Amino acid sequence: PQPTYLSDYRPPAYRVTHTELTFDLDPSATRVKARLHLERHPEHEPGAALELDGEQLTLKAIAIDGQPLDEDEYALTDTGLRVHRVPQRFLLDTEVNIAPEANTALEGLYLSNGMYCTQCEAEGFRRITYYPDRPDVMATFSTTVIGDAVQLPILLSNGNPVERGELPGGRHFVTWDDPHPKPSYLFALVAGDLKKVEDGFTTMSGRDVTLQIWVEEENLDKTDHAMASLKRAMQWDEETYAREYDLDLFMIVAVNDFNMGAMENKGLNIFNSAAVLTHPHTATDAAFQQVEGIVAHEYFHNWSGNRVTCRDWFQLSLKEGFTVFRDQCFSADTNSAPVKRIQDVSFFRTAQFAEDAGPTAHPIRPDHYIEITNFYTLTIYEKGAQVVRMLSNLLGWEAFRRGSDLYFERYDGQAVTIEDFVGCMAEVSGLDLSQFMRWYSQAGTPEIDTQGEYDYAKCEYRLVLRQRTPATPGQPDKLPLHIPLRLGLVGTKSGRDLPLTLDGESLGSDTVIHLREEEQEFVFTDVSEAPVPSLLRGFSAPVKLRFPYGREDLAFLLQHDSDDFNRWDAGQRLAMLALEDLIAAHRNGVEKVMDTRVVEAFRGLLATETDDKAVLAEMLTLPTEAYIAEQQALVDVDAIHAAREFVKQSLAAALRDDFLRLFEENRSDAAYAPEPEQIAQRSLKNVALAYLMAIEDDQGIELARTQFAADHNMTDVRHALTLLVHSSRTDIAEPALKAFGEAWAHDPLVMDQWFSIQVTRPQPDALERVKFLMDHPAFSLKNPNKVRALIGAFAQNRVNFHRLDGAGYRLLADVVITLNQLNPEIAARIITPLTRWQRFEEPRQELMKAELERIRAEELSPNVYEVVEKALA
Ligand code: B3K
Ligand code: ZN
Repeated sequence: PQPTYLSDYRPPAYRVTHTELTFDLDPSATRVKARLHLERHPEHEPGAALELDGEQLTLKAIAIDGQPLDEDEYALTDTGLRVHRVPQRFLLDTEVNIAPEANTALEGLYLSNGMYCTQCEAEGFRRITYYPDRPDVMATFSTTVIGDAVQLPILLSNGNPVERGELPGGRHFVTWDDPHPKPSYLFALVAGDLKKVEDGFTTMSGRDVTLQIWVEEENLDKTDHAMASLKRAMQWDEETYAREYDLDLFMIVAVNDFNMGAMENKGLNIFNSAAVLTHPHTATDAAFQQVEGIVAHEYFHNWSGNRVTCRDWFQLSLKEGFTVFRDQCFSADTNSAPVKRIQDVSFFRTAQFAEDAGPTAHPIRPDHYIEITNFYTLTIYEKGAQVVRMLSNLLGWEAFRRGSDLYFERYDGQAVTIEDFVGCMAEVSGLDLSQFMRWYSQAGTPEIDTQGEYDYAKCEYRLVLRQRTPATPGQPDKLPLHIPLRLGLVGTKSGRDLPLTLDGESLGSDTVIHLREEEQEFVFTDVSEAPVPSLLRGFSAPVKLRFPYGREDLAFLLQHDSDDFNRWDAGQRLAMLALEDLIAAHRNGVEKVMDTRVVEAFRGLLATETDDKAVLAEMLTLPTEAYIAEQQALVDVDAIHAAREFVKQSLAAALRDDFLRLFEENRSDAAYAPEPEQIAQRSLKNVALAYLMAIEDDQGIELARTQFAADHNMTDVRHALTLLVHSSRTDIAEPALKAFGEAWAHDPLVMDQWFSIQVTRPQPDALERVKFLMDHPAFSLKNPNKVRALIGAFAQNRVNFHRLDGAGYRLLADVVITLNQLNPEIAARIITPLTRWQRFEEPRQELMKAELERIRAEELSPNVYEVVEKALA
């Protein structure tokens, strides 16, 4: 497979002004007729050939302006069709056959549970018809869907339904018109026996929009939350960005087989059922919040993505980074803002940092790719969002909003670049963002080494910062970045933020300094008492910041920092120091001793009155094993697990009564609602329960058992079940697991959770369970949710996936080899843990590498090929 380069971009020779499609649906032979209204792009010379993309299509007919083409007038290849000579403006008619039932890759048109649906981003439309399948070709669409009237009573596509009718042979049709020009990747079609829930929204200019969520009948009771989230998102986008919806109808469809979370097709969003369906008894609080976020994300794309789209796929972060930033802000406004930030950042620092430090590291705007599907990554999405967040902080909200207004107004209906977006921000603010642009082209996580010194005599605090970005594949040398660092100085006597004066200018008590050089010094004057610096508040830039904090400093910040995020981070840093000692002790075979300062810091947290229980729950949660691993030079899986368990048990033993009190105080019989106060209370109670269960005494076990049996809501049930299953008390866990599995055998989304709970247990039988469950009737390698729930979850089971006999790696490689044929997109994703082999100690390195080599020996899809080659480079 050959790479595509950003530098090779050329505008298309022909553009499509209007697209007419007719689908005659059949599982093995769907007929697709396309009539494209084409015209030559003014910049291209007369006589340029017409190049269309097309894969896995059987061409049945082709004509230009009604005139069928002779075979020598066009050429077919594996990847497309070329017509040698075409007029300046013309109509192209084609007819192809495709086989949705054979489509296991879930790109293009496929069948899911008897329902037809599509996934076209990024390059799936070329599996539906011959087309210039690139985002800078935007056309209006008119789509007629024909299907069996009994089996497929519902026929949907983008835009508004304009005509419907009966046809001979028990078939019927619906024609849809989408007046907004769109690229092919936003095309969608759904046909099936679906039921809808309907609601409405009146936009700020007074237009009534019909909102529909289409599901299989048994899921009609699981749509309330998605609908409420959609309405909140529509309202929020009007209030926050003045963005209004632009069609009379907005539809969401839930499908069971879906590669990603959801897809923002114009007017017809298609969702993985896991990203839309909720019910108090089937979905946890986290799932409710995720659904809210994804519904909002896809809706926000209507402007940031659909009305203004990407010129080419290198610009993917233009729509994804901006839209993730928008959905993060929405969720922060709707829930606890600090907790949203804490959760986003802790995920980011674990998973995106790992990506940025591994063999697949790439800039937010890559300059080449083999398979674009591999670039729907944490870097493009999450780091892209961090960079937009930095822009919003650099400009301030008011100017950022003006920049965003300008962007939407100037580029409405166009396919543009990241420069166009940042250019609007520079234009409205007058800021020079040229150095800032390096964030988009340079991969890797910048590391900042910080030194601070207080001069008692001069009342000065001197901060010296040094930035360095480590080399990444293909980018050995890095340039300094423009890094906004939000900070405060917390007085050690007063426990308060001190007023900040820099170069004679007074800056309040919380400010942003700009690091642009490799090394820079900042001297704060009139600092009346010795401070502890609170650095990188709110995680103001996606960097690793080191400062030689002592444990007392961290305990102090944990208590006094005015920034909730940094309070939490101080606790994490404090726990990390203790964990590092314990990891060393474990490795050296020395007896482990718990750091009493951590115990006292936790005791302090438990004793303080708090008004945000969700934040407290986060503060009481230890860094995950994956996060701890990220902090190690070479990962020692077993030492990390042992150290973390030891801390958990030590805290549980020392603070047992406090945890018990916390648990009791936050128990509630109130009817379940996915509301911030209730969610906060449940998380705090469940954190307490986890500590109580850590020592596995009778009381802890009894509490977990009772909570499971009470069956009040999925959050509590799942948490209790997980604690039991992950304990050594298999005698109690097994019956609970069995009962749960039988009770929910009919619900695929609950069965996914049932799979995950079992295969993440630290006990040594986890791998055997995976193998056993792969034969379970509810499991299928063809369903991406199942693959994630069983195989993906197992690969997160640190101690068992990394078994020293290599059986965990072997199992994953076997699955990758099978999926490489069935679903290359999922195969290339699920392989990720193996690509990180260089991070581990021997013999694990060798074992992981051997499995990658075994995969490489197969005949590979471009997706898996690209990842494996990078991993072994
Ligand atoms: N834009 C889609 C991504 C789908 C790509 C699948 N290969 C989801 C989202 O970001 O909203
Ligand atoms: Zn998106």
